[in-house]
Amino acid sequence: MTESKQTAIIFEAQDSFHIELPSWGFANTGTRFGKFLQPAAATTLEEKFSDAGQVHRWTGVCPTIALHVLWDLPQGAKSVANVQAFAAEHGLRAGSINPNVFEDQIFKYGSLGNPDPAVRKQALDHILDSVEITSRLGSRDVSLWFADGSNYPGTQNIRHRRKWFEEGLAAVHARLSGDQRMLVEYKPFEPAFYHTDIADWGMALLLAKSAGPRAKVLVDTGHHYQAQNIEQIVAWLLDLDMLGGFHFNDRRYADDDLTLGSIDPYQVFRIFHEIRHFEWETGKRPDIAYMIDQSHNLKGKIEAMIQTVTTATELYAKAALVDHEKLARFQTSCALVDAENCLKDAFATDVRPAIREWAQSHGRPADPLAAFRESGYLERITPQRSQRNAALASSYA
Ligand code: RM4
Ligand code: MN
Ligand code: MN
Repeated sequence: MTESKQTAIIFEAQDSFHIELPSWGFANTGTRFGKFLQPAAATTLEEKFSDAGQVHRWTGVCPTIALHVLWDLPQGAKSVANVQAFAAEHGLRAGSINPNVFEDQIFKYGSLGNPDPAVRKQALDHILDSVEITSRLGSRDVSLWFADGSNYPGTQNIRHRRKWFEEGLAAVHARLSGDQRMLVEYKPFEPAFYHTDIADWGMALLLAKSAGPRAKVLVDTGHHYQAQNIEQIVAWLLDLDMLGGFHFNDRRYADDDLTLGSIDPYQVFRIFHEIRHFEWETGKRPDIAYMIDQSHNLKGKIEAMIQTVTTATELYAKAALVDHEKLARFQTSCALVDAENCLKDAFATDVRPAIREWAQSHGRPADPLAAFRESGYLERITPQRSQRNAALASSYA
């Protein structure tokens, strides 16, 4: 491939790639043993928007921010005006809306899967309120993750809980309007350690299918067992028109929420490759919400987000460079080494010079991290926030 053709492909890939930032990635979050508080962490919703606005300002590919209803819209629909004002001020739009049915004490034994019908109703009401918030904000996706499950064998009726989930999710679906979608996320374990009600992509797929056509599956890359072939799941969901979006992060052991690509960049590349190859083969452009679900406890939060976004764009550009025609031929003729090398060649290409050129052609800095550091933003916000953060002492027990 000539260098100018490569550059053209990378430019096209960058133009079509957006990734959503999580509001919770800018606040102090911790492990189950406690939090290490960062003096510059966001302590208010406005600060989350301001920090996310920085990431978008320097990278140009993060126009939306995912919101958690309980953490970001504590007064429900009444908080919508606030969100809109902050979004406008910081050059962002509200992205996916995440109901929270896992923190309240009443959800101790589950939400939509709780054996108590009154609790199920309360969970459903909260999700329906979240749909309303989604409408008022003009957002599209309601993103659903459930902590539901049990810790000990025999303590819950797994089949009943499945049915209740089916009923609850269908009721949510019935409330969607316009181009809204609901995304069903799965996770094998944690916080429940014996059984989780939506434990894998098959369960999420069946529940989404039975809820209705606007329901799709959300793949959180950290929510798989070791060695699971995530790109195969992605390929199947694409083929079935059931891939709604991603929560990107990397992991070494479980749901570690580490920086995307920090442990296994080739896996992220393979996921992007399945998507690009599907697009090339079918001529379709599936509607996939790329979102980040990370909270950095040790790295500086804004810097880590810029690093994540940079990594995502690089891996996406590499996947765009795969020679699909050649690959298809090699697959058909079972030319294994040649087929595999199509992927490896693309993965090994240094896409950074072309991405820098692309950024500059849009009036943005070639190096977003350096530009952020030079802006002095962190030095400006830290003194204002550090006292508030220090006051948020936290302990495990
Ligand atoms: C879960 C899951 C959800 C996220 C919560 C906070 O593990 O990844 O997407 O909203 O954590
Ligand atoms: Mn997630
Ligand atoms: Mn998670």
